Amino acid sequence: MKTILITGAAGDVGTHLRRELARKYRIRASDLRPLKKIAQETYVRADVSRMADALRITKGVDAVVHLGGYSVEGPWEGILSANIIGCYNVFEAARRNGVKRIIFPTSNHAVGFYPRAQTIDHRVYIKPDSRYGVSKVFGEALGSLYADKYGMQFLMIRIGNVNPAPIDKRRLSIWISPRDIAQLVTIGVEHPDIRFEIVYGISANERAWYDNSNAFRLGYEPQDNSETCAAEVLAKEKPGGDPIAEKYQGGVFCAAEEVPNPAPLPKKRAKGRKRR
Ligand code: 15L
Repeated sequence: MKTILITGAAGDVGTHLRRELARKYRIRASDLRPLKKIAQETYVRADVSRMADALRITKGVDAVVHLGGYSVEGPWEGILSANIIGCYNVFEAARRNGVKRIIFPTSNHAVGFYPRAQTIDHRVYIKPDSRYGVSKVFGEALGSLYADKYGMQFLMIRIGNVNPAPIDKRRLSIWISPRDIAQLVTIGVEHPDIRFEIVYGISANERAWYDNSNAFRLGYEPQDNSETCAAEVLAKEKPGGDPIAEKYQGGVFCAAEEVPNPAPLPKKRAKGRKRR
């Protein structure tokens, strides 16, 4: 059985993945926050903005699913430390430890400034809608460098929104169910021919803004479709809203300076403890 490291394992997506993948892989779950165990798994507390922690948690694993970091738009300081330095540390630590496979859940916000009227595929130019989106583009670029320069293998999943059910009109287009995201991560761990691939992390939604042919080429067969919930979701939708948010795929990220952060910022370092 392969061992996979999931960083940011205590968050929503991490928790869904741990539940879905528990029988398939030996899971090493890491997070800054305490974690409620839901299956046979090993918990390791780590702050990936510290290289020493990143080196410790990536040792001896077959693949890394790097979810850790700030998951919404927020202040630059937090994005820089958690998403940019954290991402660099995890990819670089994996390289130093000889781990070849990385699955990087990037985000729809790497391309959020494409209008909803346009269907985009994995080859479009980046159009981040936030500092958070820029940090995801950084991860995509770093993965591309590490694939070309060091022969590592990356599946970049531009996730829409992982939830048991779609929660609003925008999410009808970008929703992905827990079992479908687990299927994509499994492709990332197992597919023999991955070098550097970008796919969209969405279910088989009729209202999708993405041409996900690259995921289908790699064998993705989504089981769910947001349309089954559309009537219920649309009945609850309030009319109006910010015209910028309504126009673009990234929604409120295109207009807001901050979106409430479900994950706390890393705690202040104790005096005298140096970053390595
Ligand atoms: C994301 O990238 C976030 O991580 C998630 O919290 C949602 O906000 C999602 O995008 C979304 O666009 O709904």
